[in-house]
Amino acid sequence: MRRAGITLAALLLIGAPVTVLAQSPSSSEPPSFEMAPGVTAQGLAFVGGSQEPAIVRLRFDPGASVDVEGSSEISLVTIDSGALTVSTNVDLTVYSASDPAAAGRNAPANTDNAIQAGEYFVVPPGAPGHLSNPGTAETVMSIANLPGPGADASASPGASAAPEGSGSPTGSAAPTSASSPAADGQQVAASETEFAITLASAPAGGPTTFNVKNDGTIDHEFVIVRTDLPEDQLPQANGEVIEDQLESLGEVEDVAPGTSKSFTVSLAPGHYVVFCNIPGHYPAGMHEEITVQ
Ligand SMILES: [Cu+2]
Repeated sequence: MRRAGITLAALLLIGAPVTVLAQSPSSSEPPSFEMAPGVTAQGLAFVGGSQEPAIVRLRFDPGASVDVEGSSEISLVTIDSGALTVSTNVDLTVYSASDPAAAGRNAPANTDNAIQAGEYFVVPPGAPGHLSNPGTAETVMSIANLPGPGADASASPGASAAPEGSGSPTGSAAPTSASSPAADGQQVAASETEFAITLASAPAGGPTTFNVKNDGTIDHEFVIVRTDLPEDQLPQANGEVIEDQLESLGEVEDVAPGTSKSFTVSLAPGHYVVFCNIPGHYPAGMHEEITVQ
């Protein structure tokens, strides 16, 4: 798929497996994820129908740390409480909300920089970082992601700002078919959860309709590529499979929890891999292979 931007926020930029910590009983409250031991993240705002949050809040237990890979977006990082140690590969300018008249101070590249509550800074696209909580109290930080240069403008205009997942779990997921539904081909049910894909039957080849059901608690997608690579060794960057380097046959995106989408492809004999390409989901295990004889 053509994803406009990988959000630093999307947390999922980390290559590490992500596990769902909790799902709020309120369906309007996005679930929290554990990015690393002692570091949790929660999407606070979604725009443009994107399944990647525009604003993310991270919470660090004392001593906890996490590595994040570079994002294609510009990130405004604010320390809400506690303190944070930040190291990245570019110089940062740190501003203070409590002293708006003051000039920003420089936080040099490749150095552990202490950032305090009330301070904020901007991270340019592509800058990876190491974030840690040096203190003895929880650190809370918020990240707002803005499209970086070259971002796909179609990702955001005109959309409602309703958080995904807060809508009705039924009905609204119209099939986005890559080809016309084949009444006569094989129907293959696929279940997606955090973070696995399970196929109910093995495709035999020919016209094949994948009925993709999201049995999880967050959005997923379902992509099928033809490749000889093992299912867990597709080319990756920033927690995503680099689809441009693969032969993609089709996909469905934005499959909300509790909903289904379907699409039909024609499968010639060969080896295929299906996966979810929301950042972090593939490396966390959302892939399955198909061999058509
Ligand atoms: Cu997924």
